[in-house]
Formats: sequence, C-alpha cells, structure tokens
Amino acid sequence: MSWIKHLTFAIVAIVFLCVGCSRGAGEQAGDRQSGNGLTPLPFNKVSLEDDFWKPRLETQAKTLIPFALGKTTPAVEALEMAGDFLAGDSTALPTPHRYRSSDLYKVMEGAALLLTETPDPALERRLDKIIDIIARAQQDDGYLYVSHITGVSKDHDHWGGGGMGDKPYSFVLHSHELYNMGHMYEAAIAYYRATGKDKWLKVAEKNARHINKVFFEGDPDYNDGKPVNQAPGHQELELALVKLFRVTGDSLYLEMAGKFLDIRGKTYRPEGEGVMSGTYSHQHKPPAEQREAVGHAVRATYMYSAMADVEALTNAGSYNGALDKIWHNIVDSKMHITGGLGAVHGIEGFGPEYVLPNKEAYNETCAAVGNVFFNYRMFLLHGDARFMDVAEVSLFNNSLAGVNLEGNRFFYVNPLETDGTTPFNHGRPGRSPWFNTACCPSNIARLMPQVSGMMYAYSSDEVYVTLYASNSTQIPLKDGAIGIEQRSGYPFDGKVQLTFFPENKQDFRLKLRIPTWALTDQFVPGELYDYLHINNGGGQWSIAVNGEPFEPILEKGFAVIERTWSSGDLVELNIPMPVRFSKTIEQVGANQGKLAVTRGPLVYVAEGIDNGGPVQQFFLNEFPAPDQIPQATIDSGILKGVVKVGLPAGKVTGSGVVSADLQLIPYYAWNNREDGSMIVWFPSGQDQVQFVNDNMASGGKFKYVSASSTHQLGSLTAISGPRRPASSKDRTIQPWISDEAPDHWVEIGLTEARPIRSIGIYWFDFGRWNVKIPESWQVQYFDAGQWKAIDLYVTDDYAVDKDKYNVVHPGSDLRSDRLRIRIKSQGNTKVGILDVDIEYQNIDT
Ligand code: FUB
Ligand code: ZN
Repeated sequence: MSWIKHLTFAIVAIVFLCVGCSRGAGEQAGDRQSGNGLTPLPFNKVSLEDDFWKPRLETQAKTLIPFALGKTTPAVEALEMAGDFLAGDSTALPTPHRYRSSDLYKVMEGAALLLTETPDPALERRLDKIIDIIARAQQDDGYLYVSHITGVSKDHDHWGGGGMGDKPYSFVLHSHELYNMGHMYEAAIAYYRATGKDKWLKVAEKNARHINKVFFEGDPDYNDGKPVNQAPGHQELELALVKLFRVTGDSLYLEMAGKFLDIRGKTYRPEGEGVMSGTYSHQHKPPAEQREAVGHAVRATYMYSAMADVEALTNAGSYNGALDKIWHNIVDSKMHITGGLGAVHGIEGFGPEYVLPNKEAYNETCAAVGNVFFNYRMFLLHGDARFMDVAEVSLFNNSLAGVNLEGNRFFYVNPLETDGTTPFNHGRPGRSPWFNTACCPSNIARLMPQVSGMMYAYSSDEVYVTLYASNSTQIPLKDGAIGIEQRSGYPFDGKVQLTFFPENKQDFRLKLRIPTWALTDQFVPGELYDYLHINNGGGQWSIAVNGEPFEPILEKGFAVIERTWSSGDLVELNIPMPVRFSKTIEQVGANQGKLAVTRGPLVYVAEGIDNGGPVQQFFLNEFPAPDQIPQATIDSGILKGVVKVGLPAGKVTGSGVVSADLQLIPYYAWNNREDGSMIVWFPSGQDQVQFVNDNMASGGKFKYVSASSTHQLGSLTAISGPRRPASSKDRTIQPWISDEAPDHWVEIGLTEARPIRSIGIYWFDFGRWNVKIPESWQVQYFDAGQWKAIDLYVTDDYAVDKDKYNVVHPGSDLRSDRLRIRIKSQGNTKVGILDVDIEYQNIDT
C-alpha cells in the first residue's frame, strides 16, 4: 500500500509541540501533526470570550450534558450488566442493542471536552465511575460489545434475525461493534486530554490492539483463527484510530486506519438492496477509487474524514483524487444551502445529483456534523479556506439547528420547509426531547465544545485564523509564541479585531479567512447556489493594520499579512454582512422560481409564529438595497441576541394578494418557541405560491380502514381523518379504541401501491377505560395472498412511546395498497390510536 511507504517519513517529520499545556497529560503527543505541516490549535488552547459560543457551552454544561447523561443511563446499566456477566453473575441481562453504548460515549466525549474549559469535580467523578464500569465490561482480550459478551444477541430477532450476527465479528456490516469502539476511542482521548487520566485511554488501546489481531493477524478465539479482514459497515473506527495515533504516537493505529480504508470494498462487498447494498455503506469500490458521494451520509462523511486525515498524515497521495471528486460531487450537486447532507429518507443518505427536496429533506443532524468534520480535515489537508467555508455553513446552519437554545430538544431530521403539523422529526412536527436512536443529540453534545478547536491552525511561521469569535490564545511558532486577543460579534457582525503579542518581535504570515459568502458571488462554494445581483452593494471586506488600510494578497481564500510583528499590533478585518438573496441552478427542480435569504454565514427562515400563520403564503419579489432592510437584535426572550431581518413580501390570501412585512430569523434558531410552519426557499412570485397542505386536503386519507374490533367509545375516523393529535391524552379527537383482547389489528387500504417511506402510529392512552399503550406492534403488508412482516430499516424499532408518532421505515422497497398494524396489548386491555401517518417516497424535486 502506497501510503505505508510514506508513513515512516511522516512519523519522522512529526513536530512535537507543547502548545501552552494545560491540565491534560496528553498534550505534547496529542497535538502532533505531520505531512503538510499544518497543525490545528486544539480546542482547549482557545479561551472563548464571546457572546455566541461561550453561552452555548454554558448551556451544554448546565443542561445538555446532564440531560444527555440521564438519557444514556440505560447504556451504562447495560455495560454494568456486561461487567457482572464477566464476573460470573448473569442474574440481570441487558436488552440486546447494537449501538446504544456509542451514544453514551459521545455524550461522555462532550462532557470531557467541557471539563477542559471548565473543571467540574462532580462531573469528573461521575465520568470516572462510568469509566470504571466500561473497563469492567471489557473482556481480558480487549473485546467490548455488550450484546455478544452477555449472549443476548441470540434474542435479537429484529431485522431478519441478523442485526448483530450470532457471535463476535460475524456481521460487521451491521453489528456496529467497531463503530461503538471508534466512539469510545474519541471519548477516551478527550477525557485523557482533559484530565490527564489514562485509564480509559488504556481500555481503548487494548481494544485497538485486539482488533488489529483479530482483523489483520488472526486470533484463535475469533473467526476460526482466520483474520476477519473486513471493513466495518458503519465507518467511525478509522478516524478514531487516527486520533489515537495523534495522541499516543503509536503508528500501529495510523496503519490500522489505512488498512481499514484500503480493504473496504475489496475483501467484502455486500450485494443486496437498500442497507445490504454496496453503496449504502460505501463498499461498492475501494475508497481510493470512489468518485461520488453515495449511500448513508453519516457513514460517508466519517469515512471521507478518515481519508483526509490519513492523507494529511502520510502525504501518500492515495486518496487525493477520490476526495477531490467526492467533495465536488457534494458541493456541486448534493448539498442543501444549510450545509445539510443526505437529502433522502430510506437510506438516510445521498440521493441522485440535484435531488434536494425541501419539505422532504432528510438531512440528518449527524450528517451535517460529519460535513463539518470532513471539511475541517480537508482544510487541514490543503490549507484552503473554501473547505472551512463549507464547514462554517454546515456548522452555523444545519448542525446548530440540531439542538434548541435551551439545550434539551433536538432535530434528527432537518427539512428546509414544513407546514407545522407533518411529523417529520421521527414522529414529531418539531424538536424532540430524545430519540430511540440517539446519535444526533449525542453528536451535538460533542461537536459544540470542539468548535474552538477549529478557530486557528498554524505552521512554523504562519497563523491561520479560520473561524471568528472573541477569544484569546497563544500560538507556538518556530521563533516564539504569539499571544492573540480576538474581538468579534461573529456570526452577526463581521468586524474582527485581532491584537498580537509576540513573545519576541518576529516575522510571520497572518492568514485571515475571507469567507466565500463575502469574497465571491456565492453564499457557499460549489455550483449549486448563486447570489442574485439585484441587491449587491453591501460593501467590500477590508483590512487595516495599526489603523492604516492594508491591501493583502489572497492565497487560497486567505488574506495574507506578512510583516515583522510587535507587541500590540492591531489588525482590523471588516466583513460586511448585507442581507443577500440566493438562487439555485436550474437542475434542482425543487428550488426553481425560489429564493433563499442569507446574512453573513447564516441562512434565514420565516416561521409561522412571527408571521401570523402559514409561511407558505408569502413570496419575495422586492429586493431593497441592503441598507434599506430592517435588521435588529432581538433583546428579550429565548432568541435574545439573535439578529432578525424584515423584508417586504407579498402574501397570497383567500381574497387576493396583500403586502406584508416578512420577519426572518436564522435557520439554526427556528422551532425554539412553538411547533409551526417554516420555510427557507421562498417563491419569487405569486404564481409560485403553492399554499395547499397536501396532508390535509381531503377528508379521508386512506381508501378504507377496518379493525379487528372497534369499541363503542371509539371510531375509525381518527385513523383516516386529517387531525394531528396534541398528545396521547388528546380528547378533542375521538380515538379508535379496540375491545379488550390480547391481540388486535387495524387494516388500512391505500388508493395505490406507491413506494412507502414511513408509517407512524400515534397511540391513545389517557389513563382510563382500561385503554393502554400496547406491549408491541408490527406492520404487515399484503402480498401474494399473505400478510408478511415488513423489513424494518436498520436502526428502527417498533416503539410504543406516548405523545408522538412512533415511526418505522421499510428497510427495503415497499409498495402495497394494503397494510395491517398488528398490535399486542399489555395483557387483556383495550388499545387506542389517535392517528396513523403514512408518508410516501415522493420527492418534491
Ligand atoms: O447507525 C448508527 C446511527 O444511527 C447512524 O449514524 C445514524 O444515521 C442512525 O442510523
Ligand atoms: Zn444522527
């Protein structure tokens, strides 16, 4: 493998630097960098002093982390049971699950990152206790996977009986054994950096050596002693191995990351449909030969991140061609303006080029986080600002939207339009307190504290300023450390002041990122989106050094200031943030005749709550000069500090078109006050307004509904009717209620056999009449004279939660005009349903 040739060189070239070491003992080794010589300044070296990120981190510490640690307690309990099992006690066994522990690890990673910034002895003690439990759940040989260790995997009949395989590493395509470990390594590394304690890091290293033996050398206890030699179905371990290399300096881990990338698509290729296809998990070709972004978007971005990492560290050139083409394929044809990736439901992934629906967009929060990770690593690989520009757009828009401002409600799915009632977010029409698959909230928990680590990078005589926010830091250049104080109101204000305090008077090159949204006619790099020229003239970005205007040269999107620096030197960067309008290239059918509004790096939306009802009624056809557009900082309430924008608009009403003042707020801040309508892409004229609520247009949604029984208190019209329940106790809808029996069914006839995307059930239970949430349920479809169970999507379960739609997605193509919901009661009770929501695979291109 060509990259291995370069490894020795890369390792020799590693620069050992201690950048203002704080608590963590892992600092010197942890910051090593090689290859192109660009070193990221770690998050814990940047002290935030701003009004945007710092308050969010305080919310993380106060709310999100304690809340998320509470939610992930079942994973701790399961690990505890695995530890007991290994100690000979099998009285309590965990429920089988493939990746629950990964969510816990991500939350712990987030907690550890915060500890660096804000020491918290109680939190540290809590983490130490969980770390003891994790260490106890690890087998002596290093293996760590609760369901196989305790043997409960044999009871896991979900999804064809094979979600985990029947023994360790027998189904790495979907078992998530390596995915869990990757997240554990990242968390263990964060904890080591934060505290200097290495117990967990040793657990991670022991596991990594075990994996190396089993996968690449052969271990008599696994796979009959033959090397497994197969890449994981869900990427993550690869990038975590690179981190493990960075923190320990042990080249084995970098070598393993390279091997896992290079055997992918060579030693094993799934050849089924859907989640069993080669493209879903990027095993259709070896990564170095891939040219397009396909399949599951989170898995993809984690893999691309690892490729960029390995490339940066080895300089082998193995992945450059693939990364370049894939990156272009994304930004030229598959990325929403919010930085969202993975537009299509079903595979949670990339669709064909230009399929970028708005209402129907999937855009998993994790995929946006992955987009940030990938582009940040591409920046480190190439030193080119356009990658940071994509990372920034994905960070400030789709990723940040993933959590509310209070830190306790989340988006998994991130559409660019909604009517306020469609339960797009895995069963809810707005944010959800948690999810049965909790990858997204836990990803947010660890993303936010990493942001300060993406603000600066450096080489021996260059300082890159890559994201703006008030902070102070020290950067270790070859001729001495440079203290920096940055002041900025970013992302709402583009004025940035940087004061420099070099240890000695010295020469270095300062490189300030000038974002695509200010430097070009586009909001974000790529061919998809262009500004309308109609309202330009917001002013040019400019730089002053010690009060004197300065004309910098531009290098790869960075303004370069090269001089001999003295203490107190002041650089003022001014990037005006006029309100701009963007259009999409004509290949994207969903956005034709539509405009999006941006300001600086932020995408703006209109929400029903600010605009007196459904925002689908408005159109934009007036484009005032930037200085004529009202903009104000909201001074109270949950949105305090957010800059809102007002625009003249037309509004289509039942009695004609009227003028209106449309109020807009940033995309990341939507759905913080109530569930309601939202829109990003506005019709540019009255004719483009399509104000019809498809879901509610007709009285009966289905051709027919029948049931095994209907109690006299209930009615089947709840199921076929248009109303959306407010809660499982909603008495304004007459629910369907069964008679008392152990088993029930409800049958739904559909007008045609269109491909079905999801089925959601809203259970009724108001604590009386012996109506109870059922014990379990299942969806069947009618085929060749028989009722057959649908295949469930790989991460779905038949949940029985109250106050939401319990949504399942078919794991393979499902077209049927007859569905049955089979329901088992908790004993001999009645069961009740307030609504059934069936969504089709129709994409509004
Ligand atoms: O499979 C683990 C996580 O669950 C994935 O990253 C998400 O897309 C969700 O499917
Ligand atoms: Zn997720």
